[in-house]
Amino acid sequence: MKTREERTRWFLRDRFGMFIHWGLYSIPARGEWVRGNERMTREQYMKYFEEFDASRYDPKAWARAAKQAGQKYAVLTAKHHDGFCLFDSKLTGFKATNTPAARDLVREYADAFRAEGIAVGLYYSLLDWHHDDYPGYGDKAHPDRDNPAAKDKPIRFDRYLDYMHGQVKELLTDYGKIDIMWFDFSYDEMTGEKWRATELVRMVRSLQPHIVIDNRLGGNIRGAEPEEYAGDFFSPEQIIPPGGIVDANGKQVPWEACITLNDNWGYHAEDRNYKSPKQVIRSLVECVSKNGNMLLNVGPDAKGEINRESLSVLREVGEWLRLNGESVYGAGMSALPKPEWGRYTQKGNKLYAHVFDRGIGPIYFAQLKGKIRKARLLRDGSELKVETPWMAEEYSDTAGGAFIWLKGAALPDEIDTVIELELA
Ligand code: H79
Repeated sequence: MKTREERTRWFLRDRFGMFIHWGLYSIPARGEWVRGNERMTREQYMKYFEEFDASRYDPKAWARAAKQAGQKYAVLTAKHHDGFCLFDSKLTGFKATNTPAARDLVREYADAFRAEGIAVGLYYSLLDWHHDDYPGYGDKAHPDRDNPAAKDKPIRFDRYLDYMHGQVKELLTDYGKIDIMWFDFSYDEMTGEKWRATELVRMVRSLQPHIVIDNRLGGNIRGAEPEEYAGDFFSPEQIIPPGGIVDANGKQVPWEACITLNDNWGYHAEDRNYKSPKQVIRSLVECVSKNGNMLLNVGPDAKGEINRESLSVLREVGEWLRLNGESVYGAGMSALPKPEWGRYTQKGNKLYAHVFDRGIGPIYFAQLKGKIRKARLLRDGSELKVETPWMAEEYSDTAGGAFIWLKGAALPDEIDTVIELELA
């Protein structure tokens, strides 16, 4: 069997992915938790099932948008907490092929992204608010959590687990090579073997030996000896871990921050709080500077389109990556301390200086005196001079450092000017 290091090699090189939250909840357009948050009954929610038509679903357009944004892999919600399946499962009728859409949306997604050369991931919710054998009453999040009518319903959780395992098997058998399996999520006592996690992970790995799995089946991926089901990467949500992720042995743990573009995962018609391209680019660079990935979410609308606001951010991020991608793909943490003016990423003897905040005068590189063989502006390849400014030697704290002059008064790229340094 492959080791975690072998499995995650491509994943950590790729650095940037597209998360896609799409399902029945895109119709009410109040976020993907709408059924749980508003305690909707099954009947109330079924009206979305009866009208879901995906009439503008064009996964090739999604794949082109991801490609243009510089995203190298994608993860689509095959089933979210509401239990609705975008794929043609034989184990339920609650699926896209039984809606007016009448299409296997997962198959089309997998084919389209693969054709663009984008790695294919699937999100699968461990929670299920539709299945009769998933605990409802008294659960913390379930729409029926305080519904007296649900109180005495007998639950056979093992039947749910058979169903869940069966669906994962379908997804990993019928859709070709799947690169990432993204389970979501464990909480309280609903964790680890409660999901029959060892058995599940063994099945996943037997069907797709190369697959990368997140850490949300539970266990402790940062422990000295992680459980078999603890997964391949740590998955911080809506946060970039301040110091990266290290395990009990002091070893770097692969991680991926999943981040929304506005404040919701599923489409929300009134949420206009989109992150700027600058925020996205600098955050992606922050992740890479701490050895992490970023999975940036889009929530297509009820018809299946990624809206203009999202596409416009993706395009600008992609344009920056087109010129500066070498400092992101295959790059990682540098041993040098974080500089005052921005961040470092590194790949072998190539050090990438991400200048966010230039200040005035030359840019200072601590510890690098005599160690810079070449300095080039990454976006156009132009030479930058490494020279010591007049009187600089008189400041004792600059003794071990180097200076680089940027031409012109303004930064060539206000979001992140990248200087490529070849180190001796
Ligand atoms: O799919 C997206 C979200 O819908 C899902 N994960 C991302 C990728 C997610 N949403 N919230 N969470 C995961 C964490 C939820 C935590 C809480 Fe609760 C829900 C806190 C209180 C209610 C569940 C029930 C955990 C504690 C009690």
